[in-house]
Amino acid sequence: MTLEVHLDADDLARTLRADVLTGLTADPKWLPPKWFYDARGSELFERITELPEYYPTRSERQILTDRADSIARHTRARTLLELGSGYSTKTRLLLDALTTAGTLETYVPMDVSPTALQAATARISVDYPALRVHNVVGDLTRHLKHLPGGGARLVAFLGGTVGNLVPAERAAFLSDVRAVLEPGEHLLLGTDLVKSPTVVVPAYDDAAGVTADFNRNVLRVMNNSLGADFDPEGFAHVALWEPEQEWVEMRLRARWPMRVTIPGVDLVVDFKAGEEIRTEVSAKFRRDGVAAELSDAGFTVDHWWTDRDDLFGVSLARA
Ligand code: AVJ
Repeated sequence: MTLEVHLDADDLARTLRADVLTGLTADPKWLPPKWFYDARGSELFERITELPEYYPTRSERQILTDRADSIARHTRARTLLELGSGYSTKTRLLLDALTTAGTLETYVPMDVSPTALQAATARISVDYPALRVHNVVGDLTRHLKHLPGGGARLVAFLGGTVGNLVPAERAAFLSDVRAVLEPGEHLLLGTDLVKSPTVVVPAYDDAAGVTADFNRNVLRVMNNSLGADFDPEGFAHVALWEPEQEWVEMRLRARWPMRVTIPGVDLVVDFKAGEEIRTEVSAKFRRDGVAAELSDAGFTVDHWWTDRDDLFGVSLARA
């Protein structure tokens, strides 16, 4: 097992500082969602995937269970590159199918969270002794060009994480993925689908409060890494559906007026009661929209699959 680090602690600290400075001095305030995922945040996300309200993981797993063999036969991939791999739980379905097909040699998971990555791939190395596992700690919007090549690669970007990018970022990202691939290589893309807000919103505002805790984790990350003095309990978790953009937004709403000091960026931030920080957008897609975005990025869509309840879609596209 090998490890390649494009985001070391210094790098992470530097990008966090830049994002916090930009986002918390903006009006309205915002923070990029990647800062949820320290060790605790990655673990909280794993708990989210097991919540009764959080359908995306189960729906996508059902699709992959049904289609993994088709994916393996269609791509005959020698290398599986997984972006935002986290704990790699659904990946095993692809690893099994590609191993059965007899083509797979190398698994390259890339994630911003070194802890999730190490924990996941230590176990994968044990369970797939013939597989070369090459871990990449990196940011999927900045370090794609470091992914090893080439020929017979399958890039998997699952979970609907592409929805955390706003449309302009998404277009740039998909073009970047296309640019690192050679003609005939593949992208497997998971996208959560547009559906009733009565189903979507509870998935981001669960009864047990795990998502609320996950959302507030970004405040703890700033406390730990930048010496900030956020009181996480001073912020209410908000999840709302934006019908215009067809995305869910998560926000943190100040329950009372607050002054927060963030020594790591030399910043004092004032919150009025009710003022919000936007911490995540999670876009939901329609089949035609996904196809158009993939085609604009230079991909040809070979397959589109959904689960039995049409909650989630998986595209298999060819460069
Ligand atoms: C990991 C990005 C797919 O957007 O649904 C879960 C993250 N945020 N609950 C998503 C998340 C709130 C999740 N992704």
